[in-house]
Amino acid sequence: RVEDGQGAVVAERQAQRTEPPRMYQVVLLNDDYTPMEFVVLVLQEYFLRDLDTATQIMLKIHHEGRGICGVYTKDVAATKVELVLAAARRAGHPLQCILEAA
Ligand code: NFA
Repeated sequence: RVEDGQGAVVAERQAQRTEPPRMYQVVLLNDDYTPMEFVVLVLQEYFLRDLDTATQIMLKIHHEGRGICGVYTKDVAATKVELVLAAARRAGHPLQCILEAA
């Protein structure tokens, strides 16, 4: 903080500014066994994608081996990874989901 010359205390813009949080991408990995329909449902349910976008992301993962589902703060990203892995295991699918610094 610093005086402005009339006695008022003003914030020092840079020093006082809150840094934006580090962001993390949630990535789904391709495998040979998880049904395409399950991946589309996961993208709709946990990453709030509409059917068309979910289908596009699923196909990208299928063809390229991996794909970004969304970018979030660390806690949100980690929770999504856990929820997706739990849903996949519950359904008996080997789908893998990881978190990466964006
Ligand atoms: N490759 C899977 C299949 O052919 C579909 C899939 C897509 C799995 C994206 C995982 C991620 N059934």
